[in-house]
Amino acid sequence: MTDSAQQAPYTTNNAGIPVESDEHSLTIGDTGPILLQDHYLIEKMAQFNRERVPERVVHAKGGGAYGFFEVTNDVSQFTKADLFQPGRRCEMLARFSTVAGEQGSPDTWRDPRGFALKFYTEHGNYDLVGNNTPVFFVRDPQKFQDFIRSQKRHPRTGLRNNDMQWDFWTLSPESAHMVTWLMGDRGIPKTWRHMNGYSSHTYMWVNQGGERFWVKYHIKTDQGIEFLTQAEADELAGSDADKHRRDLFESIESGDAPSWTMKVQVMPFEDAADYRFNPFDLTKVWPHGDYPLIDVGRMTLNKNPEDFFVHIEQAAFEPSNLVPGIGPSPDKMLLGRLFSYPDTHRYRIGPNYAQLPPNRPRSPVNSYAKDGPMRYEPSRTAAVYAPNSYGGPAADTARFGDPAGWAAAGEMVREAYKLHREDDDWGQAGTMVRQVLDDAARDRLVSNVSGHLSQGLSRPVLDRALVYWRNIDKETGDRIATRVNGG
Ligand code: HDE
Repeated sequence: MTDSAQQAPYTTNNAGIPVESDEHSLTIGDTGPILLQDHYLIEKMAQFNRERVPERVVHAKGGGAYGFFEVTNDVSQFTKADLFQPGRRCEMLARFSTVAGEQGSPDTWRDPRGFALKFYTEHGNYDLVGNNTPVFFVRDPQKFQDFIRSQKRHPRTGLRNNDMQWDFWTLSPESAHMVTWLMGDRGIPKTWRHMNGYSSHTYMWVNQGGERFWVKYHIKTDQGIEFLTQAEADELAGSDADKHRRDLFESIESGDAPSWTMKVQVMPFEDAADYRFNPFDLTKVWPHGDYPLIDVGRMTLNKNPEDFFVHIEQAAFEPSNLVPGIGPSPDKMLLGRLFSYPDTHRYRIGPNYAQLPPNRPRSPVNSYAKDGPMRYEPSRTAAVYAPNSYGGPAADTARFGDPAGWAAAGEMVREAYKLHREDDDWGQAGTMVRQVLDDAARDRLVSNVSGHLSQGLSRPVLDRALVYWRNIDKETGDRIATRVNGG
């Protein structure tokens, strides 16, 4: 028997060497100087100083769990993606988050929620990095960084600042649909288990015959949609800032595994050209009457990670992880994101982040990448360059060679999307207020917005905000104005 098997576990340093004390540093006499040869003390201090990786620049506060995805319907006529073929089941990881708050911020602040999924498929990792909203605030990646700065802290005061938020939103009318979502009931879910996820973007699916389709994903909670009122959320922000992280962990720990049903809207490739809304504009939904939901499968989260930092903090989701049978669409936001995520991971976690447990594919990796900081998996290829005569991997273009893409030609331009028949910035937001919300939900919307507008807005921004809401819906705008102006 080895020494370590016989004894109760004893503390070692990082090299596995038994340490002399957990409590006392090495000194000359009890008041003497601390000795440089106390390697263990030095290791502890140095390691501690390096314990943090930078928090995510957005979506810093979150939580997640492992689980599995199983296909429940036959969608093979739309995609050849292996994970969506009948009978398939794969392991997965999900991470939920708020957007603007920092690591320690309350889970119940009004904010969109991230809904990031990683499927460990036969053909590598498929990441669907969505939100709990089907739309977004802007439609061009050029505006994203500015938008986020308006939601984060003011550079002088270090405080969140409603004036910056409404200044940006009212100067960016394409935000109206998303802001209406955010200010309504779904702006604060009761828990992560009680919210839906959406791809938000349009993606491309390609079937075995090479036929292309446009798809939007809807991942519907099987627990039912539930939300918090502003008052409930404010109370929880003080009494249990980690409410949502705790809820997910405790539900799974007690054997109550939450699940979601994945559905898609499928648009034939040719419909995109003259659909009444530009189908690639991230500020628009496709009404279900036009493209009904089709079942795909179910995801269940049933396993808490054994270590939060290793599996959740180091989880690296990237919309560019698209597997054969799935591709991007001309949505400019999505195209921008394809660059941004692997870039942030290389900076935040390091260039070999793909080798870490949550990011490691469960299918073979035959990449020609090599070396770099913190690389610990040896190269599995027979040669370190391609082409080679020594049996190294070669791309299988016969099976995987067709890019999921579309035809594009023209001059280089900096232009807005071409408007389709019913495209405008206010229409879908107004429809939501008038046709989706009931009276009670509209009352809460008016109260949420007027509460938000009453906190620190300059007069010109406030005036613009009232015009913005009247553009969305005249009556709702008038009610908000009356409240804000003290009527
Ligand atoms: Fe993200 N986003 N984003 N985003 N996003 C990040 O990646 C970015 C957008 C979303 O749980 C970052 O690893 C750009 C839309 C989620 O780890 C960063 C643009 C949607 C998460 C980044 C967008 C999202 C992120 C920060 C505009 C919903 C958390 C840390 C072109 C459809 C994933 C990180 C997790 C995280 C960039 C817009 C969802 C910086 C440039 C739209 C759920 O790379």
